[in-house]
Amino acid sequence: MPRILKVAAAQVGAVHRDADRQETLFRLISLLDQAASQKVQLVLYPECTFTTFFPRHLFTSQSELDTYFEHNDDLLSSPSTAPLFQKAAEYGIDISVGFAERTEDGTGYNTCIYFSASQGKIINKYRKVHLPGTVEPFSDPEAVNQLEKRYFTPGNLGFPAFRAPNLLPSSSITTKQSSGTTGLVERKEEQGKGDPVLGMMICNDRRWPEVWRSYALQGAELLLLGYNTVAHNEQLIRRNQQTGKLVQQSNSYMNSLFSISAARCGLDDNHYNLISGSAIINPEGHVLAESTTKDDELVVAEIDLEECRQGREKTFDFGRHRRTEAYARIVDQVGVVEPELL
Ligand code: CDT
Repeated sequence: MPRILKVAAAQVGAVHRDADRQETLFRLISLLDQAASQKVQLVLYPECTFTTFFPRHLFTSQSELDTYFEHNDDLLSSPSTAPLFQKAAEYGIDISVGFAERTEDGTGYNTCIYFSASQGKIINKYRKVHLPGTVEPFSDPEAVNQLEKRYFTPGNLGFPAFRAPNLLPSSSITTKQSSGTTGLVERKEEQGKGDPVLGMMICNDRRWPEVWRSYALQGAELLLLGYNTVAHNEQLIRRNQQTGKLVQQSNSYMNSLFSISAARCGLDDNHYNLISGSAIINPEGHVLAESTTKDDELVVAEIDLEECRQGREKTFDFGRHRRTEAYARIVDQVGVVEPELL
């Protein structure tokens, strides 16, 4: 039985440091309007969707820095974010949105959430684990900083896969009474028959195969990744875009799952370049759709989650082929330890 979903990446072009929050919000909603007109069911927005990519800057003013953060509980009520969720609920479109999160105790996380339109609420949250960059700014005042390690704490939620309800017409399955040794087999028969299993990651996380595999081991069928990737000139933009795509294609293939990436891109403040290259990739690692501009653009594809099963039942049937007894180094060791010199 096909399990077909229409999904989209909402790529967002330049957002300047002094951008008016309502204007940015209006652009995000316009992308949702386009999605609704194309009957899209799930839209992914980029990392730190609502503002410019502020970790590039060293802020001397705490009050200015605070304007880039949201409190999780306010997302669905604050005038600068809530209208996007209200529109999504009205259209019946699920959305995944990245934002800078400030918790009650003042901790900052680079976060994204999944809003289920049918539930009218946020049903999952992910906090970026792999924070790139530095705590201190570069001494060269012309250098572009990446101060994520200064403004954010590494995510503490792990990689929680989750099911998104009511996206597929008849995704409920009757759970069999599993018992004894037949339990595993019956469970396997049920795999790929329920509501879609999703996972989220943010930008630099995509370069770490551990992230993809952690989700794949939970049966994830579709991974969502929003990003802001800096590049300093046209040549680097092309190279970084190609690398980003290779990373997404190879990891989708090695984990037999679909992935969507959504870029914040363009020339922020007419000076800072961010790559585009938003893409939707299938479980064989092939590109189904990709952006063609460096601006606001909706990238749409219809995907059949059933296509994840081919890899999962053959080459990447983890249950039959993974050899965890050989992988201890991956979790026991952090840095590189080379063999002794001859
Ligand atoms: N935002 C973010 O995570 N950017 C990183 C920069 C890493 S430097 C190679 C990225 O992966 O694009």
